[in-house]
Amino acid sequence: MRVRYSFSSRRTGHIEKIRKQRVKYPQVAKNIVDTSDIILEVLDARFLQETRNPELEKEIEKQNKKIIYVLNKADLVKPSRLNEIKGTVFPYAIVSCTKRKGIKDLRDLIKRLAKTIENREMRELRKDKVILGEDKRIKVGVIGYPNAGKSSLLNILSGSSKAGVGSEAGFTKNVQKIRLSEDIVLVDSPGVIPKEDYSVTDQEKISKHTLAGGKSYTQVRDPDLVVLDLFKKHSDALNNFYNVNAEDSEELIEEVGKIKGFMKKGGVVNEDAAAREILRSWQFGEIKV
Ligand SMILES: Nc1nc2c(ncn2[C@@H]2O[C@H](COP(=O)(O)OP(=O)(O)OP(=O)(O)O)[C@@H](O)[C@H]2O)c(=O)[nH]1
Ligand SMILES: [Mg+2]
Repeated sequence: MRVRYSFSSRRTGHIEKIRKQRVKYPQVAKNIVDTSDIILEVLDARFLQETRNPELEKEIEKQNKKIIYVLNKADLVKPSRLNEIKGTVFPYAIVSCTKRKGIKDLRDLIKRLAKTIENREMRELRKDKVILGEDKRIKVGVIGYPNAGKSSLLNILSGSSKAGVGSEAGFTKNVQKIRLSEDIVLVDSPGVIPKEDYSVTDQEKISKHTLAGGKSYTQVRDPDLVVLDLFKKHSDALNNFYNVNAEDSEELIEEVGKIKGFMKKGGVVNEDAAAREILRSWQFGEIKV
């Protein structure tokens, strides 16, 4: 039997999702840091700083764990911009999961770091070809912003498709382990928005995490306000993409509505639909910066 959700149960579902994002997932991510030897912080190369999690980075430093900054979605950023940003974090790997670029370098970097962690006892065991027990394997935890590409990265690194991938933020809900090699295991985790960025009322923060992919274009309440913030930063990229010459975000929404045929009765542009369409293209990585 098909279950029809009433508005109130949908609303409860939404609140439950927020509760998980705010309360449960940060704890899961902290646990990943606690139990991993190496942590891959997956960042969106378009928003390197915005998708970093300073709180978790501090924790990694405090616990003296190794970190690798993975600048993913490099296919969406011009090489000249990549050159500018990559010097801000270390050690880093530049990758594109969709184009399968930079993966070998990252795998090598992980293996190199793993060797520095391995203790003598483990080296002896390996020499004797003893299969390492579950607890002896080096654990590589993957943390990062929702939708940054953590699960995609895990699949590519491990050559499997065990980690579920979705275009909407909040796809991964559990911790998953995947084998990278005989003695290295990768651990996937749900995406986490840094605490200080989380708000359901502050438009600047809502824009920021919508543009960084942490909130879906389908769910954001005022898509036009997010497009306003996007236009402030990337008017050229937007105008180029739609082949228009808009001077402000309202004009852009109007133009896109006409191009895509999002019209209401009387030939008026459906601004909500047009603004969401812009955010969809942005979140799906169709617009290059
Ligand atoms: N253009 C581009 N898109 C990518 C890349 N890597 C992942 N994606 C896309 O980004 C979206 C999110 O990917 P996931 O791997 O599910 O991201 P995640 O970080 O695991 O997301 P959550 O589990 O929701 O936190 C999917 O639509 C992927 O296809 C990349 O290198 N380039
Ligand atoms: Mg995931």
